[in-house]
Amino acid sequence: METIILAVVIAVVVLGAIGGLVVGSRRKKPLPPPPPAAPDITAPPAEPHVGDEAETPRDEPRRTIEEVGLPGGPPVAVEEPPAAEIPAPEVPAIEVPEPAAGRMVRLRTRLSRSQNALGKGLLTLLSREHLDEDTWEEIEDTLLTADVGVRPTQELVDSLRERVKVLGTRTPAELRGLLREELLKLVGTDMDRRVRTEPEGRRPGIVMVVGVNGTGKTTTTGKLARVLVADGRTVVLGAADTFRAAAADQLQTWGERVGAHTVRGPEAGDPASVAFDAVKEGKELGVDVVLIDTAGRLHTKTGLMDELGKVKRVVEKHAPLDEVLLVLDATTGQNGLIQARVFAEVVDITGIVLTKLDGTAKGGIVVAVQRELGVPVKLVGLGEGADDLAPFEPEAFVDALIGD
Ligand SMILES: Nc1nc2c(ncn2[C@@H]2O[C@H](COP(=O)(O)OP(=O)(O)OP(=O)(O)O)[C@@H](O)[C@H]2O)c(=O)[nH]1
Ligand SMILES: [Mg+2]
Repeated sequence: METIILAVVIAVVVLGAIGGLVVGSRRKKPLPPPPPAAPDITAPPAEPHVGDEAETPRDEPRRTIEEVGLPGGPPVAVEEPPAAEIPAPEVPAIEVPEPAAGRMVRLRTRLSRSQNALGKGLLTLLSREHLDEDTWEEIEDTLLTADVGVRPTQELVDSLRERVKVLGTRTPAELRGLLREELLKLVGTDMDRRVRTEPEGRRPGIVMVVGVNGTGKTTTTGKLARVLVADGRTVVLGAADTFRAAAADQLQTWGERVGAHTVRGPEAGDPASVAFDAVKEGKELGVDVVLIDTAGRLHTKTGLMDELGKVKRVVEKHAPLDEVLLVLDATTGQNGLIQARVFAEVVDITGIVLTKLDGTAKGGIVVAVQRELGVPVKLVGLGEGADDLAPFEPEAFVDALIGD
């Protein structure tokens, strides 16, 4: 009897030890990433927060079958397909992006909505036989509707009235010429619109991209990397949007397409430290430019705006930022101006990127936002394609608005 009890005890101990080993070995697996930090609960629920989805949902990265742990046991061997059916491993091909020069001209048709509303509207009004008070008011309304802004609209109308009076009789060609000159005056031809990426005496150039949720920051960062690579520069990307892994994945995918390395941190990690590390790696790798993508944040959330200020300060332990690009969605109109003001206070905006100009009739926002900040529009987004980001050229822009 005693031997039976002894045998049972031994069996229990041995089984326990094996169980412990199994559990122990499972514990060695890396822990899943921590849940994202709790969002600001003081905020009204309707407002987006850092990391909220942009209006267009993006794909979550898919886990492969090997990565998915099966409950209650070691991974079961997946039956391999016969050798002949195994597709060749995907080696991401490095793309050769298009050079940026002349893109504004090439993409001019994308501005057709603004052209119809603004350019054609103004030319039609101006070619009326009698330019009476009502017509001038309609011209004013057309400019205001296209988001040119009150002051610039007034300036343009005053100047046009004067010049049309002097002109006397008007041919369509003369009117187009006048309008072109006046619009160009508003848009401004003497600002330096180059994206500053080549600081004197040091490398890499450092560019940070900021803005509210869903304006197109990550897309713009990716497209800008392509522009730089097309110009023969080397680039490191910093995924300082740490709120969701998907945000870093999105940026990394852009980088991989042109062979640019992406520095990323743990999900919900400190964005300032990722940005710092990105510049550090950029220095170590000896690249020309480091582009830092940040999380979308509402300008009304002081905590999040402070965080952005911190990202800037921490990066500047390396060197001053060469360029802080504010990405504004052109379709949001006047609200963009309020955002611009707040962001400028926190991080000294040096350039504006107006995205989604292809989807709006309100091209006049270019004028209004430059006035608001005293900072030039340097790039415009004219579509969702990889090379649909154009250096902003005032002449090409105005020509696109008023047509040939
Ligand atoms: N039509 C058009 N769509 C654009 C343009 N730029 C960006 N988009 C689209 O806008 C959506 C949001 O772009 P993202 O780059 O993810 O925006 P984001 O600012 O990084 O978003 P968050 O990081 O969530 O704040 C995507 O569907 C883009 O394809 C543009 O110039 N034209
Ligand atoms: Mg983003």
